[in-house]
Amino acid sequence: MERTFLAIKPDGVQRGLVGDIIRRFENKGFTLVGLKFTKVSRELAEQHYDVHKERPFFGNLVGFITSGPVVAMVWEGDGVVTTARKMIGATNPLTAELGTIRGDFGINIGRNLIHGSDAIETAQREIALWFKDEELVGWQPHLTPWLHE
Ligand code: IDP
Ligand code: MG
Repeated sequence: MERTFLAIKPDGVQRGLVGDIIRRFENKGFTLVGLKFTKVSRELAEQHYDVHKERPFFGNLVGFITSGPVVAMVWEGDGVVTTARKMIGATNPLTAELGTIRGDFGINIGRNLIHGSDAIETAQREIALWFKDEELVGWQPHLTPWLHE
C-alpha cells in the first residue's frame, strides 16, 4: 500500500492548526500509520532538506524547521503521495489554490505550514529518515468497506 510522509511545520503547530490539518486527511479517507510530535535536530533537518542544500534559503529553512515542535506523520492509501500534495497546495501559499492547506491558511513561502513528499521514492526515503519500522502501525480501519468498492 502506498505511503507518504507529511510534517506539520512549527508555524502550523504554533497557530493551532494541527487538528484541522489532520482532520483533512482523515476525512479524505487516508489512513494514519505513524505520528510523532518532535523537536527536529539540525542533523535530521539538514538530511531531510539535503536536496535544497545549495539554495539561498537553505539556512533559514533549516533554522525554521528546528525552531519549534513539528508533527511528523505517515499516511497510507491509494495515490496518497500525489493527492496529499494536491491537498497541501503550491509551495507559495499566496498562489496556492483556496481549498488547499497552504491556500487556506498561509500568505508566505517561508511559512507554508506543512511538508509533503513529492514522489513515491522520496516518501520512502523520508519515512525511513523520520521513523523506525516499529514506530509505524499497519492496521485495517473498520471504514474500509465504506471507502473502497
Ligand atoms: P515544497 O515544500 O512545496 O515541496 P520545495 O521547493 O521542496 O517546496 O521547498 C522546500 C521548502 O523550502 C518549502 O516548503 C519552503 O518552506 C521553502 N522554500 C522553497 N522555496 C523558497 C523560497 O524561494 N524562499 C524561501 N523559502 C523557500
Ligand atoms: Mg519539496
